[in-house]
Amino acid sequence: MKITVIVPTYNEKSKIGLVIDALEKEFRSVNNHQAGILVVDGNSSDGTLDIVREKSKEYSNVELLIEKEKRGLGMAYIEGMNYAMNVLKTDAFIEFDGDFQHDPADVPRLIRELDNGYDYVIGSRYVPGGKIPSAWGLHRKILSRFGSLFVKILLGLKTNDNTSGLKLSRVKNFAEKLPLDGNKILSKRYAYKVHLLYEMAALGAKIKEIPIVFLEREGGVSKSSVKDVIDTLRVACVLFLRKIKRVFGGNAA
Ligand SMILES: Nc1nc2c(ncn2[C@@H]2O[C@H](COP(=O)(O)OP(=O)(O)OP(=O)(O)O)[C@@H](O)[C@H]2O)c(=O)[nH]1
Ligand SMILES: [Mg+2]
Repeated sequence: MKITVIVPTYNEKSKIGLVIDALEKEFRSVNNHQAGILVVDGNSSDGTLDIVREKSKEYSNVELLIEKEKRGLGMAYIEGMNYAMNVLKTDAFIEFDGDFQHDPADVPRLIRELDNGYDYVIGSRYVPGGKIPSAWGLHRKILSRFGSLFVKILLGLKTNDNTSGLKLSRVKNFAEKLPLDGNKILSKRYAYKVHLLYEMAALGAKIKEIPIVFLEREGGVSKSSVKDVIDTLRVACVLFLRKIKRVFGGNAA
């Protein structure tokens, strides 16, 4: 199968080269599939683009998509997912941060579950063996843990990490049916994750959570903010209302 690791970047010059090298090293153990990397950059100004261009000369399976401007994480992923499916004809894609907070060694583990028949594999911080950075402040730990729990309870999901950024999606019958369109997705920012997870579950995807250790950010600047927490709760509430409308026979929003 063709598998594309989609890596969004915005000013990640201290990390993106290392991320690409480390992913390429992991691909060597994934010899039953054809793996590649698609970097979706929000028009970085710090030299990230030069590094990715160099890497795409070094490795033939590295591609770069440049957005006109930074439009939010959700939009970067949507652009990457559509390109991976329609142009690269990928069979599965992986969402992977460009700041080295995801461990490249988890990529073969995600792919193994695809081989085991799962359609949506989530790198989970909230199953036994999973971890969030110990350096996170108490407020961030609480927001992340309870945010995930809130989403789970409100939307009746079975999964424990509902805001994880590391996941694999099978295209056929699943990702190809997602609302991957700026006008349909409920958030152009981080909360797109909750919308897509909900839709995947609604499509009947076989979902598996595997434990991951979310690493500490060691360079560059975080782009997530408290606005994203509020946005995540908003998206969960909109999805809940849609569900209620459906159950009571109204028109689905
Ligand atoms: N193209 C693009 N990439 C983005 C955008 N926002 C974030 N990214 C990238 O997406 C990845 C995840 O964003 P982060 O800011 O690290 O978010 P986070 O990991 O939840 O937050 P931290 O733990 O504070 O790092 C990083 O590689 C960012 O460079 C965006 O609007 N456009
Ligand atoms: Mg990060």
